[in-house]
Amino acid sequence: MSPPAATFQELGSVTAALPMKATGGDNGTIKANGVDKTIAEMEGNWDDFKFQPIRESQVSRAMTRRYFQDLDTYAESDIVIVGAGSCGLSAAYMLGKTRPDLKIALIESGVAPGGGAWLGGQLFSAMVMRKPADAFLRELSVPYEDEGTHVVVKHAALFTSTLLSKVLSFPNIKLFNATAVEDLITRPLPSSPTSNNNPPTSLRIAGVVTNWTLVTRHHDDQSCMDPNTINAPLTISTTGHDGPSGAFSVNRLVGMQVLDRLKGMQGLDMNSAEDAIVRGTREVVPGLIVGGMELSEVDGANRMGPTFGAMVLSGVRAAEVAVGIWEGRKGGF
Ligand code: 48N
Repeated sequence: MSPPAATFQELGSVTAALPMKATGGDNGTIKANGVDKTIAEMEGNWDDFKFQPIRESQVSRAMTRRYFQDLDTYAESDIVIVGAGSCGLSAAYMLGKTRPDLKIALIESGVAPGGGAWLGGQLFSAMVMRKPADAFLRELSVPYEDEGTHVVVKHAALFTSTLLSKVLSFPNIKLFNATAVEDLITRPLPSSPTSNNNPPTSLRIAGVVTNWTLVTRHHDDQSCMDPNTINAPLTISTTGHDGPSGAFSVNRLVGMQVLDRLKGMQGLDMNSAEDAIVRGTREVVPGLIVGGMELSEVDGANRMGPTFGAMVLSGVRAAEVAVGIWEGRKGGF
């Protein structure tokens, strides 16, 4: 017996219609198909207030149609960024701005991107950045107070929400949050020594293996929950140094014996830590660039504690390294 045919037709538009394009209005409001009530028209008129009619399947289709289109589009990405903390978001911003031609998949295991940058140190609100990282705040038009050698953003969330909103507005960037990278895609390399004095590796990174974060955290109590994949010639890993899967990619490289060991993050020393992270941001193994605090685990750099300038400038540098590699290997990876 054939299943019952779903007979309901969506109100008005054709069921399989492509998503409506939201158009920016001339005064900044978004108008969709001429429905452009203003807040002022609604204020004081709540007694007979009514939303436009909807059917639940329309909401389901609005979400799923777009999500699965994105999965299809970004199954082959140009650059994957693992970890949407301050470093990963800064790298994404720079790539979104400088390379609108590249498809960037930003994978974040948390529901909320931002990593450790929603608060300053010890859950305090203010965020400190040492100069010259104030240049990045001016790039984003984030206001700050200038205290000579450093600047202070009144609330870290002001920085992170501004950066996040700009990253999400780039048409070539897709954020997959609540999604964990649980492995790396690898390809064998001829066993030739790599550049920048890293130990010879027998492989290059060719993308990432993903799963819903909640699934990733239950492999020990539920078997056979296979992952998904995203192919990409370049991956930027900025998974931080703490949290449930901090320093994920570099730990995986050790697990695959591509790196002998991690030197491990050292004690707090602001003056040496931040310079080392920015200067050291690089392609650690072919196809994998590491930045932010994940790098401190590789190089044994000091931690810097509650100052974020190195995170944003490491992100800027990671993007620059990625574009340089991309340009240099136009003939293929
Ligand atoms: O903020 P984090 O942890 O990492 P960074 O490097 O962007 O910024 C580090 C910074 O917040 C500090 O730690 C400051 C400067 N303190 C230093 C110190 O001395 O204490 O962001 C990493 C992001 C997080 O949002 C994680 O949820 C995410 O990466 N993440 C992952 N996302 C996807 N797949 C994974 N396997 C994964 N692992 C972590």
